[in-house]
Amino acid sequence: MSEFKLTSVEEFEQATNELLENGAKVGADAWQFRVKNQTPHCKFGEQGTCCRICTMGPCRITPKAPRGICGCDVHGIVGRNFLRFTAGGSATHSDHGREICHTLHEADPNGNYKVKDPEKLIRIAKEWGVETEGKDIYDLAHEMSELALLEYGKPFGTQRFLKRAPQHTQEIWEREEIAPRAIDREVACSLHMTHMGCSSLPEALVRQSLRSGLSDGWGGSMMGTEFSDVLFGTPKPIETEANLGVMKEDEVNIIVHGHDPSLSEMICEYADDPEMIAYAKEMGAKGINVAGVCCTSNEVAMRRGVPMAGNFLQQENVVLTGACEAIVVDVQCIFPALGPLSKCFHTKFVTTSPIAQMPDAEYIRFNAKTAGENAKAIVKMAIENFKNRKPELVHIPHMKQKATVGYSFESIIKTLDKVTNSQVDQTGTLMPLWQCVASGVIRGAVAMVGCNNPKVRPDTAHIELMKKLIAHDVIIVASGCSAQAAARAGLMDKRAKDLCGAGLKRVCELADIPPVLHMGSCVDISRMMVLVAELAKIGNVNISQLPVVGCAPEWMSEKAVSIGNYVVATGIDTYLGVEPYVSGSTEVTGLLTNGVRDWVEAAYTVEKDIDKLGDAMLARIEEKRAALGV
Ligand code: MSK
Repeated sequence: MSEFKLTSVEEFEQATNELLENGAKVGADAWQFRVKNQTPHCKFGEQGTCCRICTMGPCRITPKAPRGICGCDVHGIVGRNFLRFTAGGSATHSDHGREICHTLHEADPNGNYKVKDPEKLIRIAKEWGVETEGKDIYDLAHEMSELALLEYGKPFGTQRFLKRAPQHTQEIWEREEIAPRAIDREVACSLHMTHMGCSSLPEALVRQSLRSGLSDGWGGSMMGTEFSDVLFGTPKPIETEANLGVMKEDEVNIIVHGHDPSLSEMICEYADDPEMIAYAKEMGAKGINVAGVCCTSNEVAMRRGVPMAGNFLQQENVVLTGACEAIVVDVQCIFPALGPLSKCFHTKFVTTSPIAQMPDAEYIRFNAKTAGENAKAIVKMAIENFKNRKPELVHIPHMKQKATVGYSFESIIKTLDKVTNSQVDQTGTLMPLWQCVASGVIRGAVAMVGCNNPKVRPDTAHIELMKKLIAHDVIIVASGCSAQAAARAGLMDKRAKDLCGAGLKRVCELADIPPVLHMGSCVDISRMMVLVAELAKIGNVNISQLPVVGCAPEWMSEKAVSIGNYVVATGIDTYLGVEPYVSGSTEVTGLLTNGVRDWVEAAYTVEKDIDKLGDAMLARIEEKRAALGV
């Protein structure tokens, strides 16, 4: 086996620079250039102090003009903007979850989508009090999908999945009136509250931000995760590779990008079809290579071992290799820049969802009923495009790392059973993990999530923080683009155990795991919620007492704010490396970084200095341990 070495951020940058040079040959634009044109950013926007929710304005708050035309002060304006930002993210995740529920409704033993994890479906049905005895699994799937869809608009009650939380957490949500009702209601209510002439009280706006976030994390995102597992299989540890070197010079490269696995699963099916492979060979290629970008990549990597080409700020790089026959996208985090960029090369930019339509794209409308033929048409289009490649423009940086991915909640439990030295017979639980934490072998855990953002040197914060934390015996669970940063650097290679402190290294050896566990895509942060809920129950403590924190060091999207809000509202302190647009209001900032702790036992910390951010997380973990007396 070759010697193990992490790939450095400098090496990432070297590869990117070479690709930008490749792009320069054909006049390609890239985010690196657009950032320069957009800098410096608008101060009113950055501080959240511009109000444009009615046409009397836009009103911008300055010392000379401390109120908008309606009389709203800066705290109301910043609070309303923050709530709208959250609602955007919550709506997006939850609508993704809804699509999955609709796909579940299409499940058919002879159709495009099957029930791949019937046990999980039955488990959720029992949890929801649905009779399962003697029922055909597809009838049950359809019944469950209808019940799940009702969660989006039911007139009364709160979300079904809230019951998964420890009693104490549920009581907090009830007491603070932040237990989410119907998923769509929380988004609609947020837009209503922020309409002209409604709420301008920061406390009310921040409270609804938490509630709207919770309707995502314990509602829409959880629907997405759970029913994706039912349809496509619950992830188990699987080997894959990560970084641009996974693209192949002699094969048809199809890149899947976005979030919804319904499309990418079908593309993978047809890329493996012998008929399609034979066609690719006929067209002069050695085969078909599917690789992923962003969370669609996480979905197919976790379930099929499909390699991960890159994360958010790598999406243009895959086209700049000149070796991408098609970049096929579904929804979210897709640069509209991919259209014009693809035209500089031979790449087909294929949009597939009415939710994400863009100029300069080939639009092949994808839906569950016609999924097979849509996917086949896309794969065929990519194959036929292979001949249009310009060899002089092909440049694939030969850089990739091995990664073990697929750590769903279920597979973490199975994996950790290997570590147990418990005298208590509690196999199939998180007892081994709790024992490792309580004994101090593992000091704590950090949930590393979120995007890239040009405001942070790409991937540096993710990678440097992870290195620092594992060296201090803190295990990492990662999702989204953070997980991909780890994989590309090599932190999901099991040999990365040598970078850990002695305790975590021992656990990695016993359980045969890497120190950074890939838990999936952005919606799969719901897996992390289930994990902390079960850990708190097994340790007989409150979630807020666990030596666990959340961190999004390079976040950029509305979804990330929604996530942050549900993580905090679940009782987990959350650390951000990029400022949300709230610095214009001392009251909103004060609530988010301190005041909400009185409501939900956790709050935000914002720190742009990555080293200090890491120190702050470690200090908080040790503080929690001391309070627990462990
Ligand atoms: S893809 S939301 S850039 S993590 Fe989920 Fe990555 Fe952030 Fe999109």
